[in-house]
Amino acid sequence: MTRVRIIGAPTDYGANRRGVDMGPSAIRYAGLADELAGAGVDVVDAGDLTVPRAEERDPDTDAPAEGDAKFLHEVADVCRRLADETEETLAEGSVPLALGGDHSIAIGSLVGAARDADVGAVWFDAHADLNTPSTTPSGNVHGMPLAAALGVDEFADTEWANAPGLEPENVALVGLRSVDGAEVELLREHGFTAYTMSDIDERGITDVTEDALAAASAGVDGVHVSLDLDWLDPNEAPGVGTPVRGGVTYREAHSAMEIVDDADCLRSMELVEVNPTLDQHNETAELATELAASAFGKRVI
Ligand code: HAR
Ligand code: MN
Ligand code: MN
Ligand code: MN
Repeated sequence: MTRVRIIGAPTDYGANRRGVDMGPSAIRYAGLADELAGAGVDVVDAGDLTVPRAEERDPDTDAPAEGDAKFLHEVADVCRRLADETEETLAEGSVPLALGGDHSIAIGSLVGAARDADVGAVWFDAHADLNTPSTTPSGNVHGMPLAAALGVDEFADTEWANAPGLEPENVALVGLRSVDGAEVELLREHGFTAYTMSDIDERGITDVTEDALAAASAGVDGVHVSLDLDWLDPNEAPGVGTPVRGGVTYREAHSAMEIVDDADCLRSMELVEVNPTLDQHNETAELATELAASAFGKRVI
């Protein structure tokens, strides 16, 4: 029986909007633990990491080199602790399921997952999250987690960010439709597998997701699945801070998560960017919950 350990990371230090820190509460309220149990999973909820209130902090930029990254100390503090919890969870034979919070928490998930193992990652997101403090258009670290975990540029010597066992060859991005210039360069140069929404239009979600998982899992110990809810079309997932039109549908999202389960390589996962203050009747948190259940084996019959 698959054992899952839920770890809440209620932080919005990596985002420009307050409210995404309430994601873990909203997702729990949507019934995550029961849904997973219904999928036949043995679930433990480890509660939330402690995150200091943003109102007490100064957003002044504080980057590892020159450049611009807001609340980088606070992001680092959360990610260090999430990395430790992730590593311990894997060591006891459970699958860590982190609840954001904004997408900066993925740095902690990936560092924890890839300290003592080689891992791949599938990034379900409208965005590439490959900016660095010198390329970011916003200063928000939630636009940087993949670059950070891969040790790109300023992140190369950042001990809390660089995930030793993760390489671009095993990173697959699915559903891209908002990518900045510097991110395009990185995607072209470093052997990533990247699928835009146009690829999904042309080839279908099934093929694309199967190929993404094959690339991510080749030659490694397992795959981290990062699910940013802005991957979905804003009509399906309105409760996110940076919605982008033209995302995947409800059925496509479920289909992709079922393929994740079928591929049998899932080692860790996170659900990020759910912002209940922008949501309608908690439907984005409910969607996150349902999609996690599909990824962990829930089927109709
Ligand atoms: N690429 C933009 C930036 O870096 C926007 C990032 C948007 N945030 C996310 N990431 N939700 O997936 O500022
Ligand atoms: Mn993201
Ligand atoms: Mn995104
Ligand atoms: Mn590496």
